[in-house]
Amino acid sequence: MQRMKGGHAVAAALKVEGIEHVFGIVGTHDSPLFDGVFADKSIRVVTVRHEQGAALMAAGYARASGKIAACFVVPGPGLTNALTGMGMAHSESAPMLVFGGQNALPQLEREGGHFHELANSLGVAGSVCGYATRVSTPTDIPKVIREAMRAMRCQRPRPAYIEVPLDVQSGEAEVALLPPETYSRPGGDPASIARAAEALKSAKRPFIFAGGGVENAQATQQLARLAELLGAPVVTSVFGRGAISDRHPLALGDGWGRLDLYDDLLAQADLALVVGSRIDVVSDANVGARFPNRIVQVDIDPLVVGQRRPVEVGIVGDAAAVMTAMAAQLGGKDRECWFDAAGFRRRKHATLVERAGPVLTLIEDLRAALPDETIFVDDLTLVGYWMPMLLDTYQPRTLIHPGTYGTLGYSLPAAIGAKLACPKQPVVSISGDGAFLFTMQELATARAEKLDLIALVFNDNAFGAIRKYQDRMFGGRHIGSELVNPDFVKLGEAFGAKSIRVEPKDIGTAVRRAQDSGGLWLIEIPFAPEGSANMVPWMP
Ligand SMILES: Cc1ncc(C[n+]2csc(CCOP(=O)(O)OP(=O)(O)O)c2C)c(N)n1
Ligand SMILES: [Mg+2]
Repeated sequence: MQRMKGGHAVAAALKVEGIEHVFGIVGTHDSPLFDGVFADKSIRVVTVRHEQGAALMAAGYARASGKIAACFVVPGPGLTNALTGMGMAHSESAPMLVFGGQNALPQLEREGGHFHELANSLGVAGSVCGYATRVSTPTDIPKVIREAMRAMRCQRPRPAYIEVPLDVQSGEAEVALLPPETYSRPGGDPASIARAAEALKSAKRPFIFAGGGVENAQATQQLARLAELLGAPVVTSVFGRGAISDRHPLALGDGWGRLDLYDDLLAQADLALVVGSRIDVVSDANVGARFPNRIVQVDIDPLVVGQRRPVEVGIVGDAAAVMTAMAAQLGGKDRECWFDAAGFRRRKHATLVERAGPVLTLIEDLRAALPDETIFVDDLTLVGYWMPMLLDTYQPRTLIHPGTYGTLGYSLPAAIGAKLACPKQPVVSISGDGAFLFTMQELATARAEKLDLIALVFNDNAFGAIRKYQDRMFGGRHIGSELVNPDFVKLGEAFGAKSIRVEPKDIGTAVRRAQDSGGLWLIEIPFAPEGSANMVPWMP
């Protein structure tokens, strides 16, 4: 026990939990939190330029590394600004520890005209969190942070919100720090695992559908091993793109995008093993709707198991632990794959050359120009939509596609978070002209943090996807979808980024140059392909 102010107790507990980064913006209502980390050199404070950026950075940080970052925000607008990023993280199962300032305890819930007042802030934050609470004394801070960590580390990872009123931040009380804890996730019910192993043995033509939960559970090796034992080809969701290397002979990539490519597989398969995926709208558009009747599903979230498809066996547990146990029960030697995966990949490539021509060339040039460990962070833009299908991915957590919450402006701040978490890996953000202006001010953050980062902006002077939607659904009556843009090169220069405009054919040379010289780069690419390359996967 020692006497501590609330702000210092937060800092001390974060240190125990191994938190290394705080994203946020100072104000009167979170200053004691910032003051708490002032003297602690193990925690780096990253000042962002809008709280949405803080939460999106924490999301990218978690997706790229599995590590948890904290955010400090003022109440009211600070929290509501952060909510969009927290909503993204919630939809993509990314953890983060958000600390919200708050008026002093006696001032709460009275609509007293207090500064930054927001009624029901816990309800507001709770809607995009797996854990949300308010502390009323510094004494409780270590315990509450521990609960939040357990919620994030032992269950499906989601943002956690801890509200610390001003009088608690600056008030002193006796605080006992908790010793570090090893967090563990449930290993799955042994009887269900045994039934699942029997089901898998009995299947003649199984395939595996792998989602982002595989990477979250650090289960990529277990996935590959199980696939080899079963002789099962592996299809991934857009969030599971790093779950298996595209160099693995059983990897079939991602099936989003209304291509008929996966029909053969789905027609022949007699069992799907779904791991770490809720088979959501994104994956469902093409693959999920035609799943075989026999499904074995493994997920850390009990609500996801059987949610969209009835399952023969459902297992709630950690993907790595469950797949290890399944593999042990299957034993024996690898089965021959029943499906011609190599032939499939050749057919898929030929189809994509036809369908995605200019986008495929561009993405292949990007891939060839940058090393395997490069982290690509997508936005909701044409090239971003295509990335999961067209970019060969070789390492876990190297393709970060925005969650189903679907905000524009995701990629730049999420890429900044990814770079801070993984400083040795090259990081590239992929934005459209529309998306970029949602969060472009975080270029200032990237500059202040002296990050090597490549921001690509694909410019068609439009909310292109929506303009196309208006073509399809409203007879070409374009309203609100044409944009008058700034000069992106001058914009980048104003932020101190090395800024160039290049034609799509020169993208490989441009990113290689940026990668070789280091620093912050903005590369604008005028890009508006016609025909089937202009396909948006969700378009009706
Ligand atoms: C916060 C938010 N507002 C609106 C939308 C709707 N929306 C989806 S895609 C899109 C167009 C994006 O334009 P741009 O970033 O230039 O990419 P493009 O479609 O032109 O490739 C819009 C407005 C959204 N996804 N998120
Ligand atoms: Mg655009």
